[in-house]
Amino acid sequence: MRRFLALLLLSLATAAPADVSRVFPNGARQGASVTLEFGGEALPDPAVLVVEGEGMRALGPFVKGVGKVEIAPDAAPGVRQLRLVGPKGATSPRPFSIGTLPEAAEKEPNNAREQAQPVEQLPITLNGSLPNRPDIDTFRVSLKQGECLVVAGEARVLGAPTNLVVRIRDLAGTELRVQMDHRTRDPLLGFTAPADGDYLVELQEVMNNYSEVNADYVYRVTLTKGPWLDTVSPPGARRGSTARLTFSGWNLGGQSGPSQLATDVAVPSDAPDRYPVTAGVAPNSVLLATGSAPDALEAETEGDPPQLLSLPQAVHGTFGRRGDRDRFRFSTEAGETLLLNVDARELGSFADPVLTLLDGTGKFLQLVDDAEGSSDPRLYWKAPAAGVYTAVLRDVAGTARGGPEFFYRFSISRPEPEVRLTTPAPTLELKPGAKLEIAVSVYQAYQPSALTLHMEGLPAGVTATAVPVAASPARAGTTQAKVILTAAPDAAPGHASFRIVARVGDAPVAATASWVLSKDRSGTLATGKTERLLLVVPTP
Ligand SMILES: [Ca+2]
Ligand SMILES: [Ca+2]
Ligand SMILES: [Ca+2]
Ligand SMILES: [Ca+2]
Repeated sequence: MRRFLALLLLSLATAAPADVSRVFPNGARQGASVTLEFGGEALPDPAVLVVEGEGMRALGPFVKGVGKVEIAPDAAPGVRQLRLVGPKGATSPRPFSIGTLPEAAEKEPNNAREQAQPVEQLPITLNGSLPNRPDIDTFRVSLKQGECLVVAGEARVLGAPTNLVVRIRDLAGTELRVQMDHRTRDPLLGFTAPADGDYLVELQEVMNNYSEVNADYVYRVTLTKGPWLDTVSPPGARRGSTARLTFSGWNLGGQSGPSQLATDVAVPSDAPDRYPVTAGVAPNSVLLATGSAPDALEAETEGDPPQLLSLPQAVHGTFGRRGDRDRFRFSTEAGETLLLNVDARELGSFADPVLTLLDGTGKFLQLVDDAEGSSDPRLYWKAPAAGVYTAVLRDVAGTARGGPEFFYRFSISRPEPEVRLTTPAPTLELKPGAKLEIAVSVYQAYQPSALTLHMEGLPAGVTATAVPVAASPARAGTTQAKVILTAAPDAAPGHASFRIVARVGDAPVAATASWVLSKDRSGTLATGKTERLLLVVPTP
C-alpha cells in the first residue's frame, strides 16, 4: 500500500503540463508593448508569464491566455521562451522572437490580389496567420527597377507548424518567383524587380490543400530592401582569432541584389560552438562554427597527393562541382584516438556529407554518412597502426549536384570527454509534501567517467540529493539516471527556474529538455530545447 501511494504520488507529480500550441503575435520589436494571445488546451487561467531570457516582461496577469508584455528598448534581438504559470499548473515553453525592425499585423481580407494589403514603409516585419484552408495573405510593395526585395520568413524556426510558400507576382497575377524552403523550412529569398511598379508578395501554407490547418499556423515575415545575410564563408573560425569572413546575402555593402561583404570578425575565446555573427547593418545574423583547432582552407587540388593536415586542424571546403571529392591525409600514432567531425547541414549548407577513411595503401577502413539524427558525419576513431591515413569527403548525392552552397567544415582533433545530459520535460510540477522523479539520460561519447548530477536553483522547501552516475563500461553509451526532488509539506507555492548540471573536468554540462512544439498527422514538426527547467509548486 505504501508502495502504491508512493507510485500514485509520483504519477500525480509528473502529470503532463498544460499544452500550449501557439503565441500570437510570435514576436515583437525592441521597445514595443504588445498584447499576446496564447492558444492551447487547458491553459492556466489566470496565469503569470515567465520569460526565459532578458529584456521582456509582462505588464499584468494573463487571463484566458491573453495579456500585455513590454519589450525593453535594448533587449537583444533573438528568441525568448515563454511559459504561462497558474496556481494549479504551467505550460511548456513557447518561443518568441524579438526583432529590431518596425512591425505590423496582417489585415484580412487580403486573399485576393485586389485586396492586397499595401506595405508603404520598408523594412517591416509582418505578423500573420493562415488559420483556414483558403487563406492566402497578400501584401503589395512598390519597387524601382533593380531594387531587391528580401522576403524572410520565421515560422518553423519559432516552432509553428506553418510551412510557408512565398510567391511574388506582378499586378496582373503573373508568378515571377515561388519558394517553399531555403536552408530550413522557412523561406528566404531576394527578388530583384525587373521594372518600376507594384508587386504582390503572397504567403500560403504548403499543406493547406491536403490537411487541416488551424489558428496555430502563425508566421512572421520580414520585407526589406536593406541588407540581409544568408551565409558566411568560411563557415567556421578558431576561437580567440580574428577571422576574415565573407558574408553572402542581399543588398550588402551598398549593392542591390545578391551580394557579398568581406569583413574581419573577432571570435571571442569563449565563443559558443555556434556563434552568431553579423556584418554591415544587416538586422539578422548567421551562425559561425567555432573550435580550438587552427584553421585551413581546402586546397582543391586534383589527384595525388591529398592535402596534408597537421593535427589538430579544421579545414573549410566546398563540394564545388558535381563529382567533387575532397581528400585529406594525416599521420597518427598507433592506438591514438581521433575525433573526425564534419559540420555542413548543421550550418545551413546544402551538402549531406559522407566521410570515408582509407589507410596508407588506399584500402577502405570505414564509412560514416550520418550521425545521431544529423546528416553530418562524426567519428571517434582509434588508429590501428602508426602511419598515414586519408579521409575522403563527398556529398551523398555529389554525382548530381555541387556548388558554393555545398560548404563544410571538417576537423580532426584529439577528443575531449564529451557528455550530453537530456531530460524529457521542460516544466515540472511538485506538490508540497510530494516527491518527483526526473529521468536524465547521460550520454558519454568518449572516456566515460563517473559523474555527479547537481541541481542549481531549486526553490526554498524543495531539496534534491546529488545523484552519482556510475562510470559506464569503458565504451561510449548512455546510462539512465534518476533525480528525486522532495518538497517539504510546508513548501511555499511558487515557481523557480533550475538546471540539472554535471561537472566534466572543469566544465559544467547542463541537462537539455526537449519537447514537441508542433505536430500534425505526419508526426512532430518542430521540437524545442532548453537547459532552464521550470519547477512549479502549485497552490494546494
Ligand atoms: Ca491570414
Ligand atoms: Ca488572408
Ligand atoms: Ca572541394
Ligand atoms: Ca551525411
